[in-house]
Amino acid sequence: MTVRPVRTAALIGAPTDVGAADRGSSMGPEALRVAGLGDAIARHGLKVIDRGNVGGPPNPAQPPVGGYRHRAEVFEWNRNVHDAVYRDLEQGNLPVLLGGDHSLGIGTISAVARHCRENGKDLRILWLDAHADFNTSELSPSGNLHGMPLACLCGFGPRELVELGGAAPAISPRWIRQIGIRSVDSGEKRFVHEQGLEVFDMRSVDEMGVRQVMDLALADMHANTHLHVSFDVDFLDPEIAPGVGTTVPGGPSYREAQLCMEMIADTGALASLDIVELNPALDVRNKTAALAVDLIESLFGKSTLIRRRFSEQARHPLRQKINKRAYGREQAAAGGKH
Ligand SMILES: [Mn+2]
Repeated sequence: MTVRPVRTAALIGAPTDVGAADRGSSMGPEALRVAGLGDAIARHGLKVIDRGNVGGPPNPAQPPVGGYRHRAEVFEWNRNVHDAVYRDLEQGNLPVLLGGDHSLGIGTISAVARHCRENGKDLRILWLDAHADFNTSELSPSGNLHGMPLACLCGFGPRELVELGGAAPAISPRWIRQIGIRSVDSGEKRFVHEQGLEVFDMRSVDEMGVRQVMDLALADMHANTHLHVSFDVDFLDPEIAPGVGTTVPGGPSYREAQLCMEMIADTGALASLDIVELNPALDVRNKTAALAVDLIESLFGKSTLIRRRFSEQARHPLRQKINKRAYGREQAAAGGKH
C-alpha cells in the first residue's frame, strides 16, 4: 500500500480592493478566517498553514488614468501575491488566495502558470463568476482592473501585469473554462467570442444542468493537469450570497453550487485556489463568508456519504437491476421483429 504524503494548504491573504469599484473586499481575508476557512480545509486531510497577509499600498480612491484605475497599486499587490503564491507552489503546497478583489487573479494565476511551465504540467483554469472578467482598457466602461484579469493573463493589458510571471502571455484562452457567467459588457462579449473562451453561462446551466456543464468543463483532464479554481463569490445567486460588490441576479442556487464543488473535488486535481470579491461591508452577519467556507469544504472533499467511485456505480445492485430490465425489453423488442 502506498502512503500518500499529507498535502499542505497555504492560506495567503491579500486585503485590498484597489482593483474594484466598491470599497470593502479588502476585509475579505479576515471574514473568511473568522468563518472558519482553515479548520474547514483541515477537516479533509490537509495540513493548513496560514501565511497571514501579503502587503501593498492603500486604496487611493482615484479616478481611472489612461483607461485604468489604480494601475500602479494593482501591480504592486499582484507582484506580492505572485511571489507568495509561487513560493508555496515551489514547496509543493496548495496555495489558497484570500481576496481581495478579482484583479488579484493576475498574481495567483501568473505564478501558477509559471510553476506549470517549469514543471511540465498542463494548466486548466475554472473561472466561477457572474462576470467574464475579460475586459481591456478600450472595452471597459469603468477602468476597474477587477474586470480585466483574464484578458491580462491572455496578453491583453498593461505590460507590467501581462509580464508578471516572466512569460507573456501567461496562459492560453483554451485553458479557461468559465461557469455561471451572466453579465458581460457588449465589447467584451465580442472579444470573449473572438478569443475562443469556453463559456458555460447561466443559460447553459439552465438548459443542461450543472451535472452536464461540469462534465464538459472538467473533460479531457489527465494525471498531469494542474487545476486552478478562481472562485468569485458573486458567482452565487445574490439571494444566498449578498456580501459582494457586484451582485447579478440569476446565479447558481445553494444545491447547484454544491454540486459544482463536489464534482471538482471528485477530479482530485485541485492544486490552487482563489476566493475573491467577498465584501463584508455588504454582508449580513458574515453569512456570505460562512457560505463560501461551506462550499470550499465541499471543494476539498466534504460529502454526505462515502460515495462509490464512478466505475463502481455501474456495479451498484440497483443499477444492475435497471440494466437487466432494459436488456430484457431490448431482447423482447428484437425478438418481436422475427
Ligand atoms: Mn470576477
